[in-house]
Order: sequence, then structure tokens, then C-alpha cells
Amino acid sequence: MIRDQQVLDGLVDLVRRFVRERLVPAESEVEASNAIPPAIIQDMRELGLFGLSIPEEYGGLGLTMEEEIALAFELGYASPAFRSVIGTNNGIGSQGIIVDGTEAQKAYWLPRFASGQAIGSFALTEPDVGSDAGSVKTTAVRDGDHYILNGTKRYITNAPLADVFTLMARTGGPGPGGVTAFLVRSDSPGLSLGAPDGKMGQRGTRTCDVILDDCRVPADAVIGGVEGQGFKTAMKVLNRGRIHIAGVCVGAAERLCDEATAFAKARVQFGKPIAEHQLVQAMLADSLTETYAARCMVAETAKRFDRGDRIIKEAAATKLFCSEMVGRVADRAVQVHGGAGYMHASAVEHFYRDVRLFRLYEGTSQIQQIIIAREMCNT
Ligand code: COS
Repeated sequence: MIRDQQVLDGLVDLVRRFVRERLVPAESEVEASNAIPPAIIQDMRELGLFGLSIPEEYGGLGLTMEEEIALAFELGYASPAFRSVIGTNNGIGSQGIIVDGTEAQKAYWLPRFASGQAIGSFALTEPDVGSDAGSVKTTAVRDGDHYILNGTKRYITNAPLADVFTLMARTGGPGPGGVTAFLVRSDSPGLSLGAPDGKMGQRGTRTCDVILDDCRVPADAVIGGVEGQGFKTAMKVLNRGRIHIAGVCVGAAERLCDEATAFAKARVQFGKPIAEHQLVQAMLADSLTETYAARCMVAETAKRFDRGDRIIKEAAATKLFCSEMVGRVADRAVQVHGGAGYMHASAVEHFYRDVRLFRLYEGTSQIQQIIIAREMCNT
């Protein structure tokens, strides 16, 4: 936690300048090469961006959720692929250890994640297991002081870069209670990676299958040392992750508003800038209004998270609203640009494709609706 507001403001300002002066100008290179330049990844390490949410005693900045989303707003302003490089170390790739890991697991992995020396990744989804996350089919069978894992994990973000996976596998009977979370090192015997996924957007983000073929991991790889807790660990990780993603959606929407406004002021039709035409103004105004509402919503949910409130439905509602919102804002931004917004040369063209993922990963919009309604009815 940053106790001094001035220090937090300074950090937000530093990241804002890094995003706008270093990342935004590199977006077209990332689009063309489908990779983040190594020099940018090194800059991110030096700025401490890999350890935003990792506790200070393990070498991170130990930001609260409210502080972290102040940075998520900034990071979201550039192509989501940049944020994705540090996303798993701060979020789904490290939080399982932070919330449920043993002291030894924390002491070994967290300082390495915080420095960016090691990359953590999160492996829940499988070819036949998506929204129904409690039905994990990958098996883990105890064999002396090891477990033998078999199965395939799908669409795993940062898998090609990862040193370790928080990986959910079944050790017990059917349903969520039979799932255990493991820390599986990428060099474990029997672990291999699939071909890189070809995706609609977020070029520069690396995802692929993780294949476990009689993969041997030591028994102390169980997160927290307790079997059957893996589903709950995954859900706790996702509660936090959903707030972070919502913050990234706000940043992307702010960028899209800026792009649309700049274009509308410069583009002249019918003898005046299109920004002076009321139908265009309506699109700009609706986008700004929704973006602002989303920003306030994320900030409030983060505050409640930091207070220790039960925020399951608020996290889901925030992720639902913000991811849907940025889709509408991206659509309007393309509309304001007209034909130019359909061309690869325009930033709004790739944002339109990039933000589509936010409504799918870390729980689809329909899963968020189910979570919200269940919480409303059950608590
Ligand atoms: N936070 C904390 N605990 C949670 C939780 C949450 N968000 N959701 C469920 N749990 C707990 C429940 O309280 C329950 O605990 P008890 O056994 O002590 O009662 C346990 O976990 C099992 O929960 P439940 O019975 O609700 O499991 P379901 O199979 O019905 O879960 C949903 C259904 C839809 C909530 C779950 O599968 C889900 O979130 N799916 C989306 C997965 C996802 O986001 N995938 C993206 C992959 S990562 S990019």
C-alpha cells in the first residue's frame, strides 16, 4: 500500500507518460510483428510493473486494489497486448499463491514474479471446460511424493513465456470440490506447449495450449498444500482479476473517446468539422458518459474490495458493465471515423477487435449475469 498520496500520484503520472510516450507509438509495430519488443518488456521490469500487486515483503509494490486500478486505467490506454505482458504476474498468475499459497511457495515465487525474472500463468480452461469451470477434466493422481498430471489446458495467456502455471486439476470426485490447484513449472517432465493461437485481436499477446502427458510434479506443488481447494482458489483469483480487467476496459474506452474526438475535430464534412454535427456529438457524448460511469463503478468496487467486503456480485457487475461498455464505445469510435475506422492504419480498428475479448475471458458476460443473480438470490 502506498501511504502517501503524492507518491501514488507520481507513480500514476510516471506510468501515464510511459504509456503515452513509449507504448502508444509502438502499437503499429506490435500489430505488424505480433510481438512486444523486448526493450519495452525490459522497461516494464525497470518500472516495477511486474510486481504492482505483489506484497512489499516479497519485493512488489503491494498496491491496494484501488491503487492498482488507478494504474489499470492508465495501462488500458494503450493496446491491451502491452498490459497482458504484466497482467498474469500481477493477477491470475500470482494471486493464487498470494491468497492461498504456503509460505515456502510465496517466498520462492513472489520475488521472482515481482522482478519480472519469472512469468506466472493461470491454467483453468480446457478444450471441454470453459464457463463450467468446476468440471475440470485434467487429472492429477498421487504417486508417492509426486502427482502425475494428464490433460490439456486451452487459450492460456502467456503460456509461451511462463515459468510456472497455477494449474487446476482433478484429484477427487466430480464437481468443484474435487479440483486442486498446482504450481506446475514449465520445465516439468511431460509438459509441452501447443502451437501459438491465431486470434481475432490483441496481437502481441501470446496464448497456446499447455499439454500434460504423464507430467510429474512434486507433492509440494499443491497450492496451500491442501487438495480440493483449487476451484475456490481460482474463484478468488477471478474476483480480483475481474475488477482489474474492468479498469483496463475504462482505460481503453478513454483512449477510444480521445481518438474519436480528435478525429471528429479534424475531419471536415458539409463545410465544418464533423464534431459540430449533432449526430456525431451524440456518439461522442454517449461514449464519454458511459466511460465515466464505468470509471466510478470500478473505483467504488475496488474500494469495497480493499475494505474486505464480500464483492462477488460487485466484481461480476463491474466486469460485465465495463466490458460491454467498451464494446459499445469502440463501435461508436469506428462509426465516428467512418471508412477510416475500418482501415488497419487506424488505432480504433485494432481496439475494436482487441476489446472484444473482454466480454469473453475471466468469465463471459452471461457468466457474470449468472453470478450476480445467484448472489442476489442467495445472500
Ligand atoms: N468467490 C469465492 N468463492 C466462490 C466464488 C467466488 N466468485 N464462486 C464460487 N465460490 C465457491 C462457492 O461458495 C462454493 O463454496 P462451498 O462449496 O463452500 O459452498 C464453491 O466455490 C463451489 O461454487 P459453486 O457451487 O457456485 O460452483 P459452480 O460450479 O456452480 O460455479 C460459476 C459456477 C459459473 C460461478 C463458475 O464456474 C465460474 O465462475 N465460471 C466462469 C469461469 C471463468 O471465469 N473462466 C475464465 C477462465 S480464466 S481466463
